[in-house]
Amino acid sequence: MSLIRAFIALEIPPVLQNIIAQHSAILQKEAPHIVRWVAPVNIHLTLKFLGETSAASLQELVHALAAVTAQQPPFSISVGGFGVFPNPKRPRVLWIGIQAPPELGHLSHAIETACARLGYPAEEKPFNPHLTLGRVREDADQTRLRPALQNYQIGQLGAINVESVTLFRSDLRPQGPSYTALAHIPLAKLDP
Ligand code: 3AM
Repeated sequence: MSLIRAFIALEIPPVLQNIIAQHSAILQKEAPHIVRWVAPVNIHLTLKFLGETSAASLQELVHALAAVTAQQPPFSISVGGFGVFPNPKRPRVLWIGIQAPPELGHLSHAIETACARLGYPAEEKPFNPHLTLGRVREDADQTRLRPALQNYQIGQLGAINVESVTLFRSDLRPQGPSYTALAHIPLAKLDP
């Protein structure tokens, strides 16, 4: 049986992808080979990483997700700010921040619960929403990276109007991952 590497995420509007691409390009000049940069078209807000799963399980999951998202009216998230995980002394992940209303936490929790019911392993770390810009290479010379990052600032970039959740397929290739939307699962319709 062939397995599909999959995850659940919120998509970023193209206008925001373009703005993020400009920041990513500036940072890439500072640290080109130290970081594996996420292609701006691939930037998304991950809600749940599912790992390798069968097509049949994914179909079941889409049904379960539809029941969850039908309970959640659309909401808006602000995007802005720049930071690193786990800490500035030893950055591993470079990210753009988000400022979200409680609805995002509720949605994440409800998706996590639905996934757990279907047997997907629970997330060990608390939900910490962010947009990953790049991942520092294991063998990176951190002394070159730190000065480039410590003064870099990103202000408010715009908003994501969340109207659906996307199930993505991820294909890992030597030149970088390729993400394909398998299903768009709409949030509740607002009353007209
Ligand atoms: O967009 P971010 O970086 O938050 O880090 C991966 C990415 O999240 C994460 O799934 C998203 C799409 O690839 N991911 C990849 N492998 C993972 C794993 N084994 C993982 N998350 C948890 N466990």
